[in-house]
Amino acid sequence: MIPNPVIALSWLAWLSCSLALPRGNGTRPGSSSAPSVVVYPTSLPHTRFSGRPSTTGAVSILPIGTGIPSNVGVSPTATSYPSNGQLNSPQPGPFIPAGGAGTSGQTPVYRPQSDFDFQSLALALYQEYIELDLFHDGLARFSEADFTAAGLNPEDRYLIQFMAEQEVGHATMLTNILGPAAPKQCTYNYPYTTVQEFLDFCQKLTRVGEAGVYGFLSHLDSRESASLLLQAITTEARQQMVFRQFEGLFPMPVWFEVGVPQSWAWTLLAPYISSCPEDQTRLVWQNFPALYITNQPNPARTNGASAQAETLGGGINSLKSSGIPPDQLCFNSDNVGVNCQPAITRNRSQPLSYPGRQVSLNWDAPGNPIGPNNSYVTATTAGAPRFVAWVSQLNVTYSPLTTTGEKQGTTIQPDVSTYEGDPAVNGTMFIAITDSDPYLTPFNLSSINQHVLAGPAVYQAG
Ligand SMILES: *[C@@H]1O[C@H](CO)[C@@H](O)[C@H](O)[C@H]1NC(C)=O
Ligand SMILES: *[C@@H]1O[C@H](CO)[C@@H](O)[C@H](O)[C@H]1NC(C)=O
Ligand SMILES: *[C@@H]1O[C@H](CO)[C@@H](O)[C@H](O)[C@H]1NC(C)=O
Ligand SMILES: *[C@@H]1O[C@H](CO)[C@@H](O)[C@H](O)[C@H]1NC(C)=O
Ligand SMILES: *[C@@H]1O[C@H](CO)[C@@H](O)[C@H](O)[C@H]1NC(C)=O
Ligand SMILES: CC(=O)N[C@H]1CO[C@H](CO)[C@@H](O)[C@@H]1O
Repeated sequence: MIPNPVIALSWLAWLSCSLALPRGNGTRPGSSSAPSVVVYPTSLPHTRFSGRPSTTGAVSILPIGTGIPSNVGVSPTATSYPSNGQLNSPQPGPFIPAGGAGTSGQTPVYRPQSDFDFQSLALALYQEYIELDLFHDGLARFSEADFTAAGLNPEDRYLIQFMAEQEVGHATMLTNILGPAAPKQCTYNYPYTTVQEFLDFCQKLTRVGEAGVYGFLSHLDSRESASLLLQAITTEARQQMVFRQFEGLFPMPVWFEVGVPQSWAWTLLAPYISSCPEDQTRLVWQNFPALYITNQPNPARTNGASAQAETLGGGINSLKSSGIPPDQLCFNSDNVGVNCQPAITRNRSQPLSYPGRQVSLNWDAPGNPIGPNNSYVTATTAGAPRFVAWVSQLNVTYSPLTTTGEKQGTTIQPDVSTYEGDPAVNGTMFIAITDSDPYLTPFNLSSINQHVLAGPAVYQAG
């Protein structure tokens, strides 16, 4: 029998396709296309939501427990491995050490394995979708001449466009993992009106996305999902650094990138989400009252630490560039150590912030509607305001809060190093108002939440 050429051809196409792609992904017989991506609307309004929500509050299920105990102690087996450089167990095969998780031949399953997994991955998807819209919006809102005036050329703009395309991939990957209940693209509102402000907003929002994932990644039950998400978030980390470079900041002034709890990321992200589609999957995470940094350091200034009331709102506390006299804009200087035009790296001889700097803060009371359709409500379980938590690198440090009025106060930037030679407080990091100063390390940071009265805010320490 003569083979049907059409079938033969399509089978060949199928074969080459299945060799070129990871097995089982998008290998439809007869199709040489890659796995399809999420469908998302491209022209969305960027206005605030003005309607009434059809539901209110974070998702919950009864009965709700009384909280997770802290300090239940070290698990008895956690200190038994000798860590002596020897092989201490029989090897399962040549060149293979005993141990590891998911290393016994099980088939990887890329799906959430708990509510913790679903809620964390869904939060990450909300973040990917806002970035997708944000990068497109900046390119659409400002003209080529605006970007040129900010020191960015067509190749730089293409990099921003490519970053938006990366978000399509990240959203697709997370949607595939989550399944049909995955959250969808929402509509958003942004505070920026200049290219400088757009770049700073992107720089801070990508920090929130990156740090928000680092906070939960190694707590996921699904290590398979963690593995893919890690590969997305390392891309996001590069985006964050590129925006620092576009802004003329030192690209990476820290030795370690910080992680924060899910509710911190959700608190910072939610104000910019206007509305989400009907039947959107809702989140369990807390929205804390907003924290405003009155003298947030402004990277657009020659003396960034001198800024007063130059932010576009609480939470992210991104910079306001309008109103700064031209002779005080670092962009207008050619002097090394002052010039902050886009570059691979820039020295800043006058640091944006420093140990001993007095930081002025004010914050909102709980009970404000916030987030998609104004359908979430800010809340706190903390007592009286007593400390400011500085969360940066591997450290959580507290400085005493001096209250100066109703929901306002000052504190002094602490002088701590993560390791010798690495001042802990630098880069784009996080602060929050707390009622106490529990000792916390990166893996148990989320137990700070019950003590958070307001915040977090993104602090531009360097
Ligand atoms: C957090 O972990 C550290 C150990 O890294 C421990 O000393 C501390 O007590 C823990 N804090 C809480 C509140 O569990
Ligand atoms: C949010 O608003 C959108 C657009 O008006 C609507 O379709 C959706 O059902 C609303 N969702 C909630 C939770 O109110
Ligand atoms: C940049 O800053 C570092 C650290 O302060 C300094 O050692 C170096 O000389 C500076 N480089 C220039 C070109 O200013
Ligand atoms: C932050 O890092 C930059 C770059 O290394 C450095 O110039 C600056 O002095 C640092 N700030 C603090 C407070 O250590
Ligand atoms: C973090 O800061 C504290 C000082 O409060 C210090 O003792 C600790 O060693 C620092 N580094 C790490 C990795 O925790
Ligand atoms: C891990 C992953 O992304 N798997 C996906 C591969 O592609 C198919 C078809 O598009 C999806 O159903 C899988 O979830």
